[in-house]
Amino acid sequence: MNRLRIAIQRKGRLAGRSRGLLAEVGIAGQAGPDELIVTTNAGVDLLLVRDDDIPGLLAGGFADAGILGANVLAEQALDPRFPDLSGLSTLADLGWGGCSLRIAVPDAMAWTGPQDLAGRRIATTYPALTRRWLEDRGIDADIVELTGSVEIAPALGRADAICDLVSSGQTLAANGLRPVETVLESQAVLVSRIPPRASIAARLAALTATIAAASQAASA
Ligand code: PRT
Ligand code: ZN
Repeated sequence: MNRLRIAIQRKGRLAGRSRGLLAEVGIAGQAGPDELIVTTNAGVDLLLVRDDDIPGLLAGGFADAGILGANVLAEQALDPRFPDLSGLSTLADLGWGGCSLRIAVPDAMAWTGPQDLAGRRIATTYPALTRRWLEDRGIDADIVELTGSVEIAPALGRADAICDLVSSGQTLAANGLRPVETVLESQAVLVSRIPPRASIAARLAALTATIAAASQAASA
């Protein structure tokens, strides 16, 4: 199997740009709307998946490279529920998909520092990164793990604060929340398993250089 397999997000914030970047470096192909593998004429197959599944596909050797948010990789690397990701390596920062994982509190809540979270409940879809940030500061707080729309939790009384991705900040503002601390800065990254399969190693190295150059040029 000498075709190179690159996993990208099927739908969502990184999907269009990932597909566009690869097309720019000559990796493109036709696929029906429901097809999850795009066979390209560059010797590459694109795997259209959920971003959360990309680290596991790489770790298991089912994909050779992937484009995803550094935040997803960082979270899964800390969470024992996911496969061991120690064999994965970031080949390139792509310079787009930027966002920050931030602690936010209700506008009405006073903020003097991280210790204000002691004994509070924090809603998040990033429990492992949130827990580590709290532990690093010696703060004992409860994590309320949700799968989305965490900004609603304080208004419902489900949590006192949240830890969520922020880009423009509009969602926080619209829900009466304000960011107070940054847990992680993130952007889209190109990731692979180290070492790559011998039969594709040289092609992957060349492709990485091309992708990194095209991506940085486009986001400059
Ligand atoms: O279906 P799949 O699992 O593949 O997609 P997903 O729903 O998990 O991810 P998606 O498409 O929402 O995001 C994919 C990646 O985009 C993330 O992992 C980040 O690396 C990156 N990214 C960049 C963001 C944002 N910016 C972002 N703003 N991901 C999510 N958001 C959300 C955030 O969670 C919050 O709800 O947008 C809202 C805040 O946006 P602002 O602009 O109001 O601050
Ligand atoms: Zn996801």
